[in-house]
Amino acid sequence: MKTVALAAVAGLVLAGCGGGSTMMGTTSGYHYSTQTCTAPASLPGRTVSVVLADMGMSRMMGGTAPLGSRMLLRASTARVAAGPVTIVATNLGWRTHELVVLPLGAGDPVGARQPAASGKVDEAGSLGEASTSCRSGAGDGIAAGSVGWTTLTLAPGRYELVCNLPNHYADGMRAELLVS
Ligand SMILES: [Cu+2]
Repeated sequence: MKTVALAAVAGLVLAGCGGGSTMMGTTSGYHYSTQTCTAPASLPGRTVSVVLADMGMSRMMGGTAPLGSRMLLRASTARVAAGPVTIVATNLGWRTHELVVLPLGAGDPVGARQPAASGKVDEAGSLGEASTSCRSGAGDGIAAGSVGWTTLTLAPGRYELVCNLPNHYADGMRAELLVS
C-alpha cells in the first residue's frame, strides 16, 4: 500500500520534470537514491507520504545548498482528515532533508514565508517534524535514501509542509496540507 502511494508520488515527480529520467538516473532529472530503510508497515492514523528530492547535484556537493538549487517536496495527498496523521518522509535526493509541519494562516499562500539570513524560516507554532533517519521524530535530518516519520494529531486547518534546512524552503521545498 505504502509502496504504491510512493510510486504514485514518484510518478508525479517525473511527470512534473518532463520525463527524461529513470528511477535510478541522475542524468537530467531529480536524483533517486536507493532506499536504505523503510517506515514500519503499521503506523498510527492516516498516512501522508512525502517525497523529498533534489536535482542537479552530486554526492560530492556538501555544505549549504545555494539559492536556486532545484529541490522538491511532494505529498501523496493535499488533503487529509483531522485526527492522528503519520507523515512518512522519504528522502530520494543526494542531500539531507527534513519535514517540518507549520501552521498556515487563513489566506496565507504557500511559499510566502521570508527566510532569515540563516536561510531558514521561523518555525514558530511547529506541530512537529520528521527529521531523523530510519526513525520517528526529530533529529539531525533525514539522510539521502532514508525515511523519517512522525505521528501528529492535526486539527482542521491549513498547514505547510516544509524542509527547513538552509535555503531549502526558498529552493522550493514546501507544500500545503489541508486538514478537514
Ligand atoms: Cu531539504
